[in-house]
Amino acid sequence: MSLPAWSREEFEARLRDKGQAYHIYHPFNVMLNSGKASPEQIRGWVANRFSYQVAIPVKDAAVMSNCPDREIRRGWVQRILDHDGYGDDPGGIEAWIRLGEAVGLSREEITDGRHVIPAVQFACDAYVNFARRAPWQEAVCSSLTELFAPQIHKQRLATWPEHYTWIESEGLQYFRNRVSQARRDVEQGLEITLGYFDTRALQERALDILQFKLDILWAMNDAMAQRYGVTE
Ligand code: AHQ
Repeated sequence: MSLPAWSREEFEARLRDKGQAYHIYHPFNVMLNSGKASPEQIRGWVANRFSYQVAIPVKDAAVMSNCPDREIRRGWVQRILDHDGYGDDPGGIEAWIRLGEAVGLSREEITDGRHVIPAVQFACDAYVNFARRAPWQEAVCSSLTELFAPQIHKQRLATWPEHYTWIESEGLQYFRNRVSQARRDVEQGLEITLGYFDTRALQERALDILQFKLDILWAMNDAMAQRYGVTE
């Protein structure tokens, strides 16, 4: 006897409830956003998170390559353009390099990955490889950690300027851009997820996929905390 599917409202509430495990609560992130991070810890975070940033458009291209639905691809392609840039817009990866320069890293040491901790790279690779081999709807579901992303970007914008006066304001442009981009991403991702995962077993699977991606974000912070230390 299989259990009945949750209503869309109940299913969405359970997805959002997973936000309790979001990396905004990780000690390393709490340190960053409460002004306790040293310049070295901030530089380490920016340099390591670059691996995640450059993985995103590759992941999104994997989703596109598995998705036969033209209407969905028309929406999803925007994510690649947001990061790689389009026309006059240099894109989010370039904005992240500017963040790196604003915190005292050179363009070269950001892009050559010399500071990237192996465990951080493994977590990023796990995300890309999941998107390559999973059904495209499951990869869409895994992007829903962005349900919680506007809050973390807004938290940085609210706290870094007062705590880290040594970081020039232009360097935070990436976070400003992401608040609205994340909201738009989630509109599409949530609609697809609520529609596709329509049995109780599929809904449980969706929650497991979201947990897997939450673990990816958490594990990256674990690795950075171990390498750079955490100041409580
Ligand atoms: O800058 C981020 C970003 O572009 C994305 C895309 C999205 C995805 O497809 O998985 N997730 C995501 C995230 C970004 N920034 C993270 C942060 O803490 O700055 C949060 C992260 C996410 O919540 O997955």
